[in-house]
Amino acid sequence: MEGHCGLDRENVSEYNIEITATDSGSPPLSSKKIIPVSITDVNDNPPVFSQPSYNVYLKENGVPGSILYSVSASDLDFGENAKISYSILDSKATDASLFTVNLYTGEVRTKRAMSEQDDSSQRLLIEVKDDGEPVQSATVTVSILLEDGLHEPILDLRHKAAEPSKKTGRITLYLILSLASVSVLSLVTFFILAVKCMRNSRKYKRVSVSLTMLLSIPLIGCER
Ligand SMILES: [Ca+2]
Ligand SMILES: [Ca+2]
Repeated sequence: MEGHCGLDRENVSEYNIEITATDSGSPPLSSKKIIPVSITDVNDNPPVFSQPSYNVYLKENGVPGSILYSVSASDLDFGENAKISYSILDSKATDASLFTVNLYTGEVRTKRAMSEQDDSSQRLLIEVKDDGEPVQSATVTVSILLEDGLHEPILDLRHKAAEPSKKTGRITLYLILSLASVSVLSLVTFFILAVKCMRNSRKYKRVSVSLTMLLSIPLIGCER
């Protein structure tokens, strides 16, 4: 059966249809026949990778040709519609000369030894396609970090993201300490200036009193 709405081989792949034939005699006679029906598949599902993305850490001294990782995908369809194959999209790879993927198993292998010239972070885009008509496909990103003596240790790369927050914390602490120092310095300066002003004020009062006393002496004498 083909082209009937509501039929989905991925949900129900077989039906048993019971057909009854009845004559118009008296009494009516009938017989039944059960006809098994298989639903043929159409390619209505793309392959799906087991993960939305893959992160791989490549150890040092890796032997060229060794398996780095295996990506895997599945397809809900049947037969050719579910027969899948993998390939690397060279134009989307950091360095397409470094890696290869097995057409049928999804095993990612190194093609050659690493050198200092190779980037420590590599990215691959792997495509999986079924063999149906029309072809359905999907892609997944594989991020590869080279963990060898030629490059910065991978641990440092992982911690790099956390470094800015530590630096920000230190800068904040320095700013707080600077502000606190400026505040203390301002208070001390204010206190010293206040003490000086008070002393000057007392001296002025004493001089004023002395002058008043001196001016009052002759006047007292004149009165006499
Ligand atoms: Ca299907
Ligand atoms: Ca399919």
